[in-house]
Amino acid sequence: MFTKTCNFVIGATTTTDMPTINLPEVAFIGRSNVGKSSMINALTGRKNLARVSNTPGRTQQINFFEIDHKLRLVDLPGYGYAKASKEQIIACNILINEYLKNRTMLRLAYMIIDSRRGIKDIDIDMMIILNEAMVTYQVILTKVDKIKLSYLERIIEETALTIGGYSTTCQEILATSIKNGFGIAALRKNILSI
Ligand SMILES: Nc1nc2c(ncn2[C@@H]2O[C@H](COP(=O)(O)OP(=O)(O)OP(=O)(O)O)[C@@H](O)[C@H]2O)c(=O)[nH]1
Ligand SMILES: [Mg+2]
Repeated sequence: MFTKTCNFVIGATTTTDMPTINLPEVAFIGRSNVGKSSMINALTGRKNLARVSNTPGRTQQINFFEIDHKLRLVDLPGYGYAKASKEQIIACNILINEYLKNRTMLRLAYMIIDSRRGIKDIDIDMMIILNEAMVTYQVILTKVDKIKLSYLERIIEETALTIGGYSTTCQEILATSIKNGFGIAALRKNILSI
């Protein structure tokens, strides 16, 4: 499925811009620069489908991508970008909240965490928002090519403990790298199982 047609649908800055709710959606949510847009490119095997940047705060709108006319991958703006203005932060939070509350076809949100940094307070705030919006979510630790296996084991354990305090459902924590492809096939399988 991921090798079939894949197109960018729209970059939405308001709920009215968002596509009609007629396909299941899987959303990627997380702090700025954790690798959400890169993940969409890796999953679809495209280099520049979603815009990736070394500069945090690159994705400021909600970008919708459609795969094989069957599924949408949704790239949410990154939160917690230190240099963003107060107005930008408020606008971004409103947009994410509106998305999470209104998309009845949202099947799962992947909460992306940079494996080098682990879960931060702002991620916990987002988990609470996800819980309130009754959105099921699963954590992905990215950039595992940057850390040692022993550290990965530790961070998975710590992350599971933290999530346990906030999540009612217990989902497996995934680990990925777009640099060496680790975990990408497993993630595709995970998406298709939804
Ligand atoms: N080493 C390594 N770098 C990665 C990985 N995934 C993403 N990156 C790098 O992380 C940086 C940020 O990636 P993006 O995909 O733009 O991150 P984002 O979460 O979409 O960021 P915002 O749009 O600002 O929220 C880029 O320089 C990517 O090349 C990975 O698995 N390993
Ligand atoms: Mg992005």
